[in-house]
Amino acid sequence: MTLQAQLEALRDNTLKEIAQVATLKELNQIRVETLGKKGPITEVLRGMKNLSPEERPVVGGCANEIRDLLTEAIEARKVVLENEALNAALKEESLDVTLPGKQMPQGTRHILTQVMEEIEDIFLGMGYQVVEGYEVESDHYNFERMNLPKDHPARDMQDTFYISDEMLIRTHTSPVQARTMEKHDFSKGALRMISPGKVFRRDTDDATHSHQFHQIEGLVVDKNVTMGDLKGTLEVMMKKMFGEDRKIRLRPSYFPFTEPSVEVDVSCFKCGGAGCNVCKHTGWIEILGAGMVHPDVLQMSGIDPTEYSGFAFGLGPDRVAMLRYGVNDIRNFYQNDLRFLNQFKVKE
Ligand code: FA5
Repeated sequence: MTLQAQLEALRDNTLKEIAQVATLKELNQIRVETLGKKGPITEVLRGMKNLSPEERPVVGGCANEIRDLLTEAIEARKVVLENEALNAALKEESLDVTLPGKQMPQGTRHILTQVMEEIEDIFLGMGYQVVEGYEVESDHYNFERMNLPKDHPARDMQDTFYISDEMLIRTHTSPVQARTMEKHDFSKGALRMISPGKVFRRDTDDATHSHQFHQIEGLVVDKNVTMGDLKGTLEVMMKKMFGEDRKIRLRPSYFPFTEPSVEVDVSCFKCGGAGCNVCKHTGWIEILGAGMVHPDVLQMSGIDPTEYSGFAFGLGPDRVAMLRYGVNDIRNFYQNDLRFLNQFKVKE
């Protein structure tokens, strides 16, 4: 048989095989066997140098023609087989859209986040800006700039975890006061800010104390700010949070960074003031510390205390949430028990 006849026989057989093949894998096998580097057509083309000059163009033309024809036939069959495979898969994977859906458990913002956002909204409405502070803070801002020099006895009330001699996890949000004051440009108006965030202390956990809790710092500095402004501002916030009928009291207190200083208590939600285990039999739950910004604190932040005055407060939103929702143990907020947390779903 001449080479040409052999090639034509190969063409006819291969075309038959292509037409019969049922899978893409088998089709690929045919492609490799006939058109591949070790296939008969490549072999013929490689052996051209051994042919006579008259035979070469005839055999070469025939081999090229058959290679192109088979390549096309394989491609065409491939499209058909791919479509068949897709249709089979679609048929197999078809969905019954009438089946009832699966309920996906949906989360909600943590109750403490919700309470903090609500307090932020109250203050935004009064023209305050919301400022973020650092959870890892320097001794300088956390204590010294708050008038608590090294070895000041009031540091004992706020012991915490030290990362180095100079860095610690902050014990209150008050360092944000110093950071904001030193940057404020009074030619653009008064400074009014709140700063919510996490704080950490070496406190023994009980019903109203946690070693990690939240605070919302508040600060107003301007000309002629008075204690009356502080009291009025706190009253607006308390009434919005707790309603008109809950009692509030201001007690004289001491903070090195305010003078005078007060502590603000709200009547106990559980006993209404009669005394119980939640309020430690006092009838009151302390929710914030406040006062007039100490002149030394203003001075350290580059503000002239003879010209400017200010008030500041540090509120505990964990305690606010307890009072609002009658939660009798602060630790519930941190245990991630969904039976507890799911009671406070946000109504979007
Ligand atoms: C302070 O931290 C002051 N920096 C607050 C302040 C700011 C005073 C500005 C004056 C001017 P105190 O340690 O009292 O103060 O904490 C403030 C509030 O945080 C408390 O009233 C209470 O609501 C909350 N708090 C304090 N310790 C805990 C704790 N261990 N667990 C939960 N809440 C706490």
